[in-house]
Amino acid sequence: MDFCKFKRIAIQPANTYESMKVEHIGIAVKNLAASNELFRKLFGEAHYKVESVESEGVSTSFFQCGETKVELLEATNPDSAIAKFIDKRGEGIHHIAFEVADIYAEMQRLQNEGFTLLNTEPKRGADNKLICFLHPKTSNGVLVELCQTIRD
Ligand code: CMX
Repeated sequence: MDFCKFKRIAIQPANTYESMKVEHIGIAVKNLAASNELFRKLFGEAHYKVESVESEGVSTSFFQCGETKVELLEATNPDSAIAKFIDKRGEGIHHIAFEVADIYAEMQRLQNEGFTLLNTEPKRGADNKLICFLHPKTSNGVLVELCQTIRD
């Protein structure tokens, strides 16, 4: 077997956009308390915070998972995006959030690239972040969240 081939591949520099990193994966759940217990068993560690975001109609919990996080989301009202998502598609992965250094600049860049932004200004989200979503129809069916930590 040509191990050198694998070595060559492994040492190639990654051709990625370096200022974005996966900050968290959002998972829509029906019952936050039950799912907190389920994911505690999965990760072997409990969630580190619970937070409600009234403007989004969600109650959330966060698990640290290596360098990234998992956010569980339960709807707090029937008009919430999470309630609609679960009605249509059931529980499961709802969005992927990428941390960016400058959310305003990224929103402009991505709009110029043809992505549809779901808000014109960043909103305040859970976990002390400014957030903006991209419509899944313009990102291969994946709801993408951009987020930037608020430094007060
Ligand atoms: N991932 C992928 N596709 C999704 C989706 C998701 N999370 N949510 C909805 N869709 C799809 C639907 O399946 C539907 O596809 P089809 O047309 O093929 O059936 C399409 O998008 C339209 O869906 P819809 O049910 O008609 O819903 P709306 O258009 O009313 O809203 C969306 C969809 C993405 C614009 C809306 O959910 C939104 O604005 N989301 C951003 C805000 C949000 O998700 N908040 C909750 C999380 C907050 C947090 O993390 O704190």
